[in-house]
Amino acid sequence: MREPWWKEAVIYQIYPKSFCDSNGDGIGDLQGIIGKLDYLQQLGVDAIWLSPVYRSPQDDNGYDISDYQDIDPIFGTLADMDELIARAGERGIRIIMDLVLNHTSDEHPWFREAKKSRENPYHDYYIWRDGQEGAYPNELRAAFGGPAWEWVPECGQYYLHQFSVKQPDLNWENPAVRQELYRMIQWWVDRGVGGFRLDVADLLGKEPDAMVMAEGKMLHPYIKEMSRAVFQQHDLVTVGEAWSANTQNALLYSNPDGSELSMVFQFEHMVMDQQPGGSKWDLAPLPFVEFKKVFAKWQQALYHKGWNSLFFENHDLPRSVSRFGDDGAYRERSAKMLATCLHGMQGTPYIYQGQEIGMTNPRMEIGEYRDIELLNMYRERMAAGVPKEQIMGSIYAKGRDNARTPMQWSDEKNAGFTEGEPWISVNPNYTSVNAARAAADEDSVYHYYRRLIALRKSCRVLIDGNYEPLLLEDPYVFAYTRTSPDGQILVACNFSGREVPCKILDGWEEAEVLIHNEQEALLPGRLRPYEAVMLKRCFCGRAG
Ligand code: TEU
Ligand code: CA
Repeated sequence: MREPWWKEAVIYQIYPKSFCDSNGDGIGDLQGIIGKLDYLQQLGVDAIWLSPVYRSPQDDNGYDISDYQDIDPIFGTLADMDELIARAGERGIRIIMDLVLNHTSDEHPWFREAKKSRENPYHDYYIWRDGQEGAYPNELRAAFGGPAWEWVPECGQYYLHQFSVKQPDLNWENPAVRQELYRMIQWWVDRGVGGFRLDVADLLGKEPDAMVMAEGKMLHPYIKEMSRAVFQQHDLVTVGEAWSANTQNALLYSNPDGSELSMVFQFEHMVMDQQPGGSKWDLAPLPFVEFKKVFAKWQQALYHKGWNSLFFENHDLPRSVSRFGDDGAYRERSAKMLATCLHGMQGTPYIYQGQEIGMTNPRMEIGEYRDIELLNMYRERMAAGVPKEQIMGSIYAKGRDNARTPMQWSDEKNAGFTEGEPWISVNPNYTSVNAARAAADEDSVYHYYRRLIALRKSCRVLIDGNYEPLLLEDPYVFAYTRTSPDGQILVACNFSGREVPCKILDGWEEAEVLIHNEQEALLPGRLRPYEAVMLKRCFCGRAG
């Protein structure tokens, strides 16, 4: 049987609001994306995951949907969406839609009806609990601050919202809700989309009375039902976002029998540089050895039993070069090092817009930030008396707007993102960090990514080779091999700004250099600051 296409694919994530503005209103849009398809084709990506473009009041930048079957006017029209699917398709690029199935906007017609009365036919589309105003059903907190319950006087009940008050949770226990959602998904498949990213997939089976939100008892049965109803009927890629994923439940989500999804976004490696028991805002240095062990664990646990997604960035996370590399003197070299480290592993790599040119975290004034999560945290911590410098330090390191500043296309006004006033400030380093400059420089991060993506197409062992970690206890070097019957790859990456010993390179002197982020030849048994290399040796001609 042929392996599914998405095992060899590289997926590019677009955050539409910040990608490219075609009409000067300061907000990225679908025509802006269409205008950049050549750029993405040259990069070599197989699919685009689009963060939500559905009709939405934009309380959480589109993750609050008021109509699943229409495009928000700030992004364009359904005709633009059809055009994007067609134009991308001509270039062999599939479009992956973001499915937000855990909640809708409070402005969705279902919720407008639901809150009118307990007898309303849509009431049971959401999750309600009796109570008295001021006496919450339980202690559940919302991810964006405050209680997870909101009082509605019209029906004298609370509704559940795990995110903002404008994002009421859908009641998945109601079969009518599930059927409506499956019909909607099928409608998008019929329009030609190539797959779906499922927002907070692990929360769909929530049991709010038991305070169990992720991995509820009905979660996997629901995902299986949805998969049978739509996904399995078509050749799609599906990826679930699951902050609670571990190497056990990932075997369910990404079971090769296709009963659930293609793969899952797990975040174990993304929550290590924070204080134990704290939140992401409570900063701690990255425990590098543990970090490597987490990757080794995932790579080994899912081998032949599931499928990994590989990512260092997305629209909720800071820029990886600022977080795990060096966004100063070694910006380009460390961006390439991180790319080498990730793209050598088994799984489907995801590139977040701007990562391919090594975009960095900005440092802005509080008034320039836009993200609801970040602003709510700022208000809460200011009110609690936390020093402003400390709060700003958390924002610089972890705020979601780090990844949401406009894509840097050129050194022209507003980085070439818009002719108008951008909805969020442009990172001032756009004069040197931009796509035009990167495209013109064969030695850029962009061309390095292009070569890495091409390698994935030509080098089978990258797809199916077995992962073996090396130097697990080394405090600076991230190294591993991938081995298949016909060849072996060695990846060695220096995560530090100093030159370090790397003995494992001994014996690989004759190997083919697949990619190397440094012009000069490798030093024997040493790695320069942020140096990374991927070497290959062939087993051809060997006995057995
Ligand atoms: O994110 C899920 C989620 O749990 C986030 O709140 C995450 O914990 C946080 O951003 C990390 O700091 C998804 C989307 O990716 C995010 O953009 C949405 O805001 C959220 O769901 C609600 O739909
Ligand atoms: Ca626009």
